[in-house]
Amino acid sequence: MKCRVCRGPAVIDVRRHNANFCAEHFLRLCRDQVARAIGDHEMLDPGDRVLVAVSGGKDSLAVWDILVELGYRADGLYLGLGIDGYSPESEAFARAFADERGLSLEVVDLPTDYGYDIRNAARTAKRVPCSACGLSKRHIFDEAARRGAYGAVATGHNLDDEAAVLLGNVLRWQGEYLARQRPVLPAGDGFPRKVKPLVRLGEREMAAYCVLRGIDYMVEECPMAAGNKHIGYKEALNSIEERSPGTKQAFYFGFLDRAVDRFAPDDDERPAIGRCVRCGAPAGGEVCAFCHLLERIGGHLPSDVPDVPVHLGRGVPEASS
Ligand code: Q46
Ligand code: ZN
Ligand code: ZN
Repeated sequence: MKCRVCRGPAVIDVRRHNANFCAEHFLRLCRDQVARAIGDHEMLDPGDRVLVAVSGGKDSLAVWDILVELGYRADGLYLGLGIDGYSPESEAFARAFADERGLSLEVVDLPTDYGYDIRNAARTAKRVPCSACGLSKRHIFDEAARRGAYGAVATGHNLDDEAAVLLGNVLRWQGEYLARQRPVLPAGDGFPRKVKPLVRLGEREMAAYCVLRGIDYMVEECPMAAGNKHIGYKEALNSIEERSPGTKQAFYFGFLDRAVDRFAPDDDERPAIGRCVRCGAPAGGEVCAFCHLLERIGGHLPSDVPDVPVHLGRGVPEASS
C-alpha cells in the first residue's frame, strides 16, 4: 500500500477517494479538505475569531486543531451535561487538549451554572434527553458567541453525521429541517453564524487524524445516544458505503448542489423574532424555549443564583503581620 502523493508506505486507505496516504499526506489531506469546505461554503473570513463547541470527542478536538493549524483564532467552549461516567471524563480530555496547546477553553457546567443535568431535565420535562440537550447546547453556545463577539460557532459534525441526519430528514420529508441542513447557517436575528468545517471528512478519517496528531480523546459515546435513530441511519449508510464507496458523499453533496434551495422558506413564513424577557436571547414569543425548559425543570439562569453569603473570619487564615 503506497501513498498516492509520495509513493512512501501508506498508513490509511480512503476508499471514497480510491487512494492511500502516508501520515504526512493524510494530515495534509484533512487540512485541505477543511480549507476547501470553508472556502466553498464561505464559512469563515481570514482572521475570524471562532468559538469551537468542544465535547472532548475526536471530531470536536480535530476541528479545533485544524482551525488553529489553518491560522484561525479559535477558542473552545465545553458544556458539562452532568452525565455520570461521561461528562467528567470528556471534560478532562477537553481541558488536557487545551492546556497542552496553550489554547483558551471556557467551561460551562449545567449542574453548577444552571441548576440541572440532562438526565433529570429530560425526565422532568418528558422530553427525550437529546432534545433537552440540543436545546441547551444551542442556547448556551449562541449566548457565549454573542458575549464573546465571535464571528462564528464551529461544530465537529462530519460527513457521516450530516449524511445520517439527511437520510432521517428525507425519510420523513421534514422540509423545515432540510432547509436548514447546510454546512453554514448565516448569522441573523441575534443568532451567530454556525459552521461545520468537517463536512468533507468521515468518522474514520477523524479518528485516524487524532491518532496521527497524538490527540487523546473520549472514545466512549454519550450513554444517552443508545437507541438514537441516527445510529440506525449511520449503520444503514455504512452498509451501502461498504458496497459502493462514495455514496455518502454523493448523497450529501448532491443534496447541497441540487435540492436544499427548494426547501428554503419564503421570507414571510419566517416568524418575527423579538427578545426573551428573561435572558435577552432571540425568541419567537415573550419567553425563549430555553427559559421555558428552565422553568419546567426548576433550573435557573446563572445570574439568578442567590448570592452565597461570605463568612469572613471562618476558615480564612489571619493575615500575618
Ligand atoms: S450529548 Fe446530548 Fe448527544 Fe448525549 S444527550 Fe444526546 S445530544 S447523545 S451528541
Ligand atoms: Zn505521502
Ligand atoms: Zn430566555
